[in-house]
Amino acid sequence: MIRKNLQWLLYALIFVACQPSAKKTEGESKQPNIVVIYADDLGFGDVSAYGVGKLNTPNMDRLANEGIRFENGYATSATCTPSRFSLLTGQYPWRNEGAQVLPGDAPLLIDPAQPTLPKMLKNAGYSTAVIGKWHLGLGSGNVDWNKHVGPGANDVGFDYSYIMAATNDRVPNVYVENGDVLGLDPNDKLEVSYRKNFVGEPTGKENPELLKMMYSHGHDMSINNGISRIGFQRGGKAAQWIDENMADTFLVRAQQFVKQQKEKPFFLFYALHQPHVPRVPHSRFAGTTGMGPRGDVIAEADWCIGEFLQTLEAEGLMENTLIIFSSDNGPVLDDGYEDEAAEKLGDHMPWGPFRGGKYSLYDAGTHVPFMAMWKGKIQPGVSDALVSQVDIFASLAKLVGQPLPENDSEDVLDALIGKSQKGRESLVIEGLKHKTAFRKGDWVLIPSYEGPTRVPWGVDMNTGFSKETQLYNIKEDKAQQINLAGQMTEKIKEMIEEFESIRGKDD
Ligand code: NG6
Ligand code: CA
Repeated sequence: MIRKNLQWLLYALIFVACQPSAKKTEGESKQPNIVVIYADDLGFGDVSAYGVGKLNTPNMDRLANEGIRFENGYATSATCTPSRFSLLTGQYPWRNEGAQVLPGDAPLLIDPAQPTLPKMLKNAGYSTAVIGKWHLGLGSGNVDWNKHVGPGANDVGFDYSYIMAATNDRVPNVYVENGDVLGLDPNDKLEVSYRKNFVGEPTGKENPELLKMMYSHGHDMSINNGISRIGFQRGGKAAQWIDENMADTFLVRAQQFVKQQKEKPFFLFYALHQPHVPRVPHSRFAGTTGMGPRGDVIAEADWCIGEFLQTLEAEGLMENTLIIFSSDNGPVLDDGYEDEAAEKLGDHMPWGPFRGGKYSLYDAGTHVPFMAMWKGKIQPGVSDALVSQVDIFASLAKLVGQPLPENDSEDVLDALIGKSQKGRESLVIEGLKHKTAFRKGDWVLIPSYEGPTRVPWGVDMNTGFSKETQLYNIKEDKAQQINLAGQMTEKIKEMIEEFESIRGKDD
């Protein structure tokens, strides 16, 4: 009898010993929480930690100063959808023809069979969420917004999703939680069209008297909250968002998600909507920067980050959470509304020392703020390592002990956590229409491209396209003013060869 009891005791001891310890001390844990905070159209120079602009962003600066501030951090593309596609799949966007700025009724861009960053983290035991801007399509065409909308974020690896379908300037202007439009009145069905208006519905073009912010180009279709958008919508009034409250809405959900995660490590993709147009800050921030709505929504985004960090602190999670902060593409001033972004800019330089901005193959299109903070694990510092958002997938796979993806994503974990100054050797950069440039070391090659040199829809922004081949030394000539292509034919030949081996022959 005693022997049998002892045997049971032994089994029980072995069982307990084999269980993962319920409460690891923070230093020991192999599975830190991971948060990617992703701004929309925020420029390198918009973050005061980079020391080139005039805005004050104390909370973004905290991430930079208490973590690693990357001087050579890149989005994969100069627009939103392609960059987000890469971040989540580890694939360059030009590998997927459809990875271009999507309308709000576009089908899901990521194949649910494809490996993704959130799926990989789920395999590692993480609980995953996306809160904020999506812009990667939902459903499989002809979406009925009054029914469950799928496939969507929850089918590509997110356990929880609270998103806007596309952008804050595109219909539908509603929040979608786990595939369901929130707050819909069943008696007021929501209809969406990108082809034609619904009979009798006002538009910005025909009813400018209803607008509180005038459009400058495009954005003259359906009106919600006194702002006309891209695309047409009818009904669903109770569900339509109020732009001024959007920052608080996403923040509260992000905080709630974090607070609920007691059991598993979590991955949160907190996709801020600022400073994308329409720029409509909460009244708490309106007028606070003297730079008009663009400055004010950046102040608002900065505050959101501060509040979010405080929640991590209050929950005792700071030491066990890796936070990566970046932006989906470079900055733009007039992106379709008269919001005085250019007029009130003063000496501020959203693009930092670089040339171009959003939409551009020049550096500021993709050379964005990039930083990683992990209290107690990452020694604060500045890094020159070349890193791209496409590398986050492989680097995090390495961190959590999952197989590395076999795609464009490179494991730069050591650079990300400040153990090494070595990032990737080279990088393909995408501008408009899947046109690409190639950075290798300090050199940037922009092959010759036909096409408009200015962004065609009225934004005074350089596309970077030129009939001439362009070659710049980005370290010596950050503003890409001195084209060395004529002098450095050997360098060009070498770079084109390598570029084409990755990219194929560009059209
Ligand atoms: C452009 C819009 C611009 C913005 C952009 C997408 C016009 C004239 N311009 O087509 O306002 O919405 O698409 O921005 O409609 S992104 O950051 O989501 O890529
Ligand atoms: Ca963007």
